[in-house]
Amino acid sequence: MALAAIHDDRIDSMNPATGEILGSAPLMDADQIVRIVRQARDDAIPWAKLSLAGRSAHLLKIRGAIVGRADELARLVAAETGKPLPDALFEVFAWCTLLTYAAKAGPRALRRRRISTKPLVLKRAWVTYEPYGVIGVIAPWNFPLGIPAQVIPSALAAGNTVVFKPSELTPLSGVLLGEVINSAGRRLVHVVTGDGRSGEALVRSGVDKLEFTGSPGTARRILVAAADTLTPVVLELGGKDPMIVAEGADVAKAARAAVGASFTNSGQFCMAVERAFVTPNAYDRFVEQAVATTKEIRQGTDVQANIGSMTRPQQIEIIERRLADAVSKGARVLTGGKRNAGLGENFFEPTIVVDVDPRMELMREETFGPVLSIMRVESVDEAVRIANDTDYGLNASVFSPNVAEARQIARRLVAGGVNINDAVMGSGIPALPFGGEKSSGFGRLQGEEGLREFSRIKTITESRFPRGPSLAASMFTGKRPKPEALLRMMRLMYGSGTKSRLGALFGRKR
Ligand code: TXE
Repeated sequence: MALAAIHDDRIDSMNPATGEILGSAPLMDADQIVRIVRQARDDAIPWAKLSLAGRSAHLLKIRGAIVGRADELARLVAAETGKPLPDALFEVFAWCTLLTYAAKAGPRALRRRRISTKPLVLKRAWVTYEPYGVIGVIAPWNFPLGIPAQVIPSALAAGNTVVFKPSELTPLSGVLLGEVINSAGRRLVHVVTGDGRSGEALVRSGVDKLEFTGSPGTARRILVAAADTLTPVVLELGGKDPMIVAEGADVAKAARAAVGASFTNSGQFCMAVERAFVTPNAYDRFVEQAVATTKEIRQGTDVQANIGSMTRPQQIEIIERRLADAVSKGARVLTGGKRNAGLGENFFEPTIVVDVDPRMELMREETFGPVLSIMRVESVDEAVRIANDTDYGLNASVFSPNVAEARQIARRLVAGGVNINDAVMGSGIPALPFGGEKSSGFGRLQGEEGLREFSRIKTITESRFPRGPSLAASMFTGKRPKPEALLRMMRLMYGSGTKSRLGALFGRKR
């Protein structure tokens, strides 16, 4: 089954579980996108003038509009992605949670901050957080609402308007999202639809900052385009997330968490656990439990299903290639490993693979499908070494009954976030910054860091005594300070030990 059909002037959106055409959205060109960005810039002027409290009140109105149309939003997401309705509703929930956080935390995180002016004590100083203007947001297809929820509430709270480009696989969800947000009474989000060409046009359109979630390959193209205008970019690019199961861990719990975090959204989840590293005493029970839990997973499109179809049909080709390569090198598929033909060609069965090796592509590249690879390791040290030996560094999880050991492992893992005795749930805490290391991207979404990510940081200094002397005038014009006096001042302020400081005060050379 092909994915959404791209025509000269429009994209037809398709339900990947059924093949049904759901509707179409325009394929926008660069001129249209530049015009839309100009409108967004005009819309940003009154919005930026509103107080932080005024913006918060409006964000809560947007939340009300979203709750009012939650069912409609979720049904469209479920249809465009092939995921079960409860999963689509979780995405609407994410909007509620993140809007609430931005409304509450925005005024605190973005108000001007008084800063100590030492050593220039004759000054007062502040840091202020000002809107950029227009933020471009380019999103993928795996969470058509959940991913922009990590970006748009913060960008709006910071006083910007947004031009949002949903994926060509889920354009209708993006259009509906923009409509619902703007129905709260202000036009704050413009939606541009199209494919990668429209995405590149948005990068080049003059937006003040750009946030992109997607693959490292597309991120590289975006950085090249952004280099022409020196447009700042925030990148969230997926992962190859490890789980480490230490001696004495609750193996059944760890295995169930690994299965849940690996297969949710059919594994099309940047924080999916793709690799589990299990110590010898836990290994056999972990594998047994993981296989048993996987066999309980219900696949389909009904509301009781745990997972639905793949959203992007090409993902299946990636999964099949990686599995074939791993099997040819000695890996064993314990369950799954093939399409679920009874449900349709875009359904792939949840799959457990063992006897894997860190050199296999399956263990190195993001699979973005329902495949959990389990590797037996001799020690936690070995697990940490292999876990860190990838290009990615988004998220990780550690299971150990020994909290001190678990925290120490967490410190050694190269990742933007680590979950101890659970998996993936850190991203559900809106006050926690979210982002990755290495090829998983840079910049942070959510939390105070996310709010400030979409703010221009400006500093203001002011003389405490407006009629007092200008430091710039007295230091750099007229009579220059004597080098000896400067050296003495340096010793007095920063010399080591009281003796040296007093010596400076009373004029001794050392
Ligand atoms: O993403 P792309 P794709 C990973 C996952 C998957 C792979 C490919 O491993 O297998 O990416 O998915 C827009 N300038 N993730 O190809 O290409 C495009 O229109 C500007 C990780 O679907 O990165 C869409 O809106 N924009 C992940 C968006 O980029 C361009 C989520 C994402 O597309 C563009 C999804 C260009 N030159 C996939 N080309 C995560 N981090 O969670 C395309 N786009």
